Amino acid sequence: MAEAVIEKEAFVLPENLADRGSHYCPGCHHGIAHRLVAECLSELGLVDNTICVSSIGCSVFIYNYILMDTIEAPHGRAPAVATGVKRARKDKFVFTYQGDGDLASIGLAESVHCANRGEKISVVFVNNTVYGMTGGQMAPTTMIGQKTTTCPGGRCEDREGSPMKMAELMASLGGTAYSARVATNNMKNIVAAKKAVMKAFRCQTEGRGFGFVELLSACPTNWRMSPVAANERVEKEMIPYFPLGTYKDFE
Ligand SMILES: Cc1ncc(C[n+]2csc(CCOP(=O)(O)OP(=O)(O)O)c2C)c(N)n1
Ligand code: SF4
Repeated sequence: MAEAVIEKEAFVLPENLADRGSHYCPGCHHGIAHRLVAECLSELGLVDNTICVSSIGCSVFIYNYILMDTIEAPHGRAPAVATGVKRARKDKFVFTYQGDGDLASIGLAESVHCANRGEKISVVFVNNTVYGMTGGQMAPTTMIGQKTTTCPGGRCEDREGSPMKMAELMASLGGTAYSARVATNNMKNIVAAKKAVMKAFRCQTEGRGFGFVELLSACPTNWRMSPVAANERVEKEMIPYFPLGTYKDFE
């Protein structure tokens, strides 16, 4: 007797994720982050009502993959532009998608003041401890001892200070309603990451205020590592220094 074949789809493309190949480096986590964002927008019914403000760096290409209206606000200015958009169009769901060079270095002032004012936007922050697109320079999040093109001997605390913990910093600001840190290096963490992105988004849809979610991510190219080794680095080096968790909550 022939055995019954049970077919199950392993991957269902969210309605708002473009069906095209990725240009990101093998093992880059931006693709995972994009998918989480697309799924959350879709599940919250926001597909036709969203304005994304994208940044500078590899992350800017989010507009190639998620089908939504996007404004490009390079060099860290995304939170300022998003402020204007949201104030003018309160009916729209507005979020920024930014890397660590963009959000924590070039645009630190915009990020901090936007949170402090309690703008009703959401921020998705991809922390891969380097400037990705421009060849791997040191970012404010680069870890002590990590070698980059601008600190070839490794980041030194005395010289460059310690890596900035943005989820904790954002949580300390009065206008922030939600701040959390998650990771995208394995399935368990990706499931938790989706819940946090969802909550950062609900923070806005429910009118609670500024929502922030930091995703610890890999940049295998600039770390000079294989994708597997890069995922292990997230687990063994990044998570102990950047603890996962919710730092401020509205519920
Ligand atoms: C004023 C200015 N400074 C710097 C740059 C170069 N630049 C383009 S992308 C980028 C780094 C972005 O890094 P990050 O935000 O970490 O994003 P990733 O590429 O890692 O996603 C920089 C410095 C620029 N174009 N203009
Ligand atoms: S350089 Fe890094 S952040 Fe940019 S696409 Fe490649 S792996 Fe991703």
